[in-house]
Amino acid sequence: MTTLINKPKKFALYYYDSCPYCAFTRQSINELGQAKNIELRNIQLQPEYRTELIKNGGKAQVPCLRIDNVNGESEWLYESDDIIKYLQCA
Ligand SMILES: N[C@@H](CCC(=O)N[C@@H](CS)C(=O)NCC(=O)O)C(=O)O
Repeated sequence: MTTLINKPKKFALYYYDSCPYCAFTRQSINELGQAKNIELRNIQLQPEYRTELIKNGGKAQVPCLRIDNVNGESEWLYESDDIIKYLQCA
């Protein structure tokens, strides 16, 4: 049984427009009806997003899904396939 403590607090997708993996991930997010739940963070338009992606996620690769849990911890999920699989179950 899912409890409130296991539910993500919020999601943010780090991406940029010319990245094909990002485009595919965003298309899948739309098809899953998850777009309203995921803040988009363009790392080329806002360099501070790139800085926090590298600092906290560990590398500049996009797409990356940031998952902020209710306990205050964040997870940084790389790889478009893994992001889409995760969101299919979220
Ligand atoms: N296997 C990855 C590939 C992602 C990828 O290659 N992203 C490129 C942009 S299209 C990138 O961020 N390159 C910069 C880097 O890896 O630091 C995925 O499916 O998400």
